[in-house]
Amino acid sequence: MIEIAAILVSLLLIAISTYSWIKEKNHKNKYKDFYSLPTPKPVLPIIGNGLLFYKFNYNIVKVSEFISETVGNPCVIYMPNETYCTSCPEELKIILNHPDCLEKGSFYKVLNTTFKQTLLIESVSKWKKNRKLVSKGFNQKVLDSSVESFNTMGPNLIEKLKKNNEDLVYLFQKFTLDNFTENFLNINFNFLDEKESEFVDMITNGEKTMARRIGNLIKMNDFCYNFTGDGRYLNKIMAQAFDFIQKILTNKRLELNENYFSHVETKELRRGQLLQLLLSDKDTTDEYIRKELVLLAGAATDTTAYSMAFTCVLLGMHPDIQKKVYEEVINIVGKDKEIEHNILPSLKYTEMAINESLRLLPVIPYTGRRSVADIHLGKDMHKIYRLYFFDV
Ligand code: HEM
Ligand SMILES: *[C@@H]1O[C@H](CO)[C@@H](O)[C@H](O)[C@H]1NC(C)=O
Ligand SMILES: *[C@@H]1O[C@H](CO)[C@@H](O)[C@H](O)[C@H]1NC(C)=O
Ligand SMILES: *[C@@H]1O[C@H](CO)[C@@H](O)[C@H](O)[C@H]1NC(C)=O
Ligand SMILES: *[C@@H]1O[C@H](CO)[C@@H](O)[C@H](O)[C@H]1NC(C)=O
Ligand SMILES: CC(=O)N[C@H]1CO[C@H](CO)[C@@H](O)[C@@H]1O
Repeated sequence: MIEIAAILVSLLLIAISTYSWIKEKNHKNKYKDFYSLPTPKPVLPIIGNGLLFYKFNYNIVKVSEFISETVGNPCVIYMPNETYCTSCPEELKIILNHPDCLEKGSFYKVLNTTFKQTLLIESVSKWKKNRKLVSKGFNQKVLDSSVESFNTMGPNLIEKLKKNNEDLVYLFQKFTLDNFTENFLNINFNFLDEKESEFVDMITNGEKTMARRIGNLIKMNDFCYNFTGDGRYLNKIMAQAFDFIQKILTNKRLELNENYFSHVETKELRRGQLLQLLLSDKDTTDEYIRKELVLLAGAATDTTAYSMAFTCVLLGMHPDIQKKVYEEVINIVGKDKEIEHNILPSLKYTEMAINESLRLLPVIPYTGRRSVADIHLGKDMHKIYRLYFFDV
């Protein structure tokens, strides 16, 4: 009896593996072009190219430098599922604008413990709704009126720059955080005048810790992560950040009564009313707002601070360009004059210099998407690449 059962089980197993082998073969045939792309070796079961990440100590910049030098571009990497990697501008234009490619890549999962529910990783259907709400806080009027605040905050920053005794990035981080809280929350913290800012350190350390998760199979697992030093540390600083934001929320709620909420006219939204806007929406909870604000504080301030620092460094390396930027600003704005928002479009050369700096030293050099259908890349329609998606 046992023998018969064993034979039956073996036959079943053989049938299943033949079936999945055929299925896989059909899949590989259909996406021949995809599977013939170069790929880093070795590709191991379960962990894919995981060893590569291990070899470079989970430094994604080093990994991608190595891949583009030794494997090629485009290529397929396994992290652990097959992932199409490209930096070809025409292909990126298709991918990033494609309606079937709005979901974030699977490696964004590492952001899920900290940024669950936020715009960065929310599922497309909820993202559309929340994005619409948050975008109201960024209408042209709001953006235009922020320029006034630069004129009041700018001179303070310039005084600090003249002293030349502080780390440039740290200075800019404090400045952009001031800009953020002033423009979105209507609160003036004046981080810039503090020597050390706990909140800035929290953002920096949080980002560094999260970056170390990518490619690390143990740390990518939420359950295991909680047992690692990094995981516990991240939980601790996120709790601090939420505390910080929750205090602001509670105060704002007390400050604004129900009556006031109905007076937040979204069309006439002014600078500093993003928080009111979120609080007055019936569908939002404190938990959601807290998360979205921590994301915004991180997404808005560090990116801008590093971009400003990189631009300054590049201008310093190219004094001829620096001179032209300076001359344009003096010619169009005037010496010691305040900048008005309607003058910004005339600063063409300055804008070109900023654009070039963003191109040369992008602060976010990677982005990942998961396709929910086949995506055709390029004019050659025989080339069908399926990104991430693995479902025959
Ligand atoms: C030079 C400055 C900046 C750069 C280079 C930058 C870059 C990026 C990139 C590449 C993404 C897409 C991330 C992804 O899909 O993987 C992103 C998303 C985002 N950024 Fe920025 N950003 C900058 C400034 C800002 C500022 C000032 C704010 C807020 C005021 C902001 C808020 C956001 C938000 C909320 C998202 C998620 C948006 C969504 O998916 O709906 N960023 N940013
Ligand atoms: C990776 O592939 C496996 C097996 O094909 C599948 O079960 C899993 O859902 C995929 N994971 C992601 C994140 O797409
Ligand atoms: C994040 O977690 C939520 C629930 O905890 C899940 O529904 C969602 O699919 C996850 N997102 C990603 C990108 O893994
Ligand atoms: C990890 O720990 C945090 C904070 O203690 C907790 O909120 C979270 O639910 C834990 N995650 C898992 C997967 O156990
Ligand atoms: C800078 O880049 C943006 C975005 O690509 C573009 O719309 C703008 O025209 C560029 N500015 C100049 C002066 O080239
Ligand atoms: C330098 C900087 O961070 N500027 C931002 C200040 O806030 C406005 C929005 O209110 C943004 O548009 C600026 O980019």
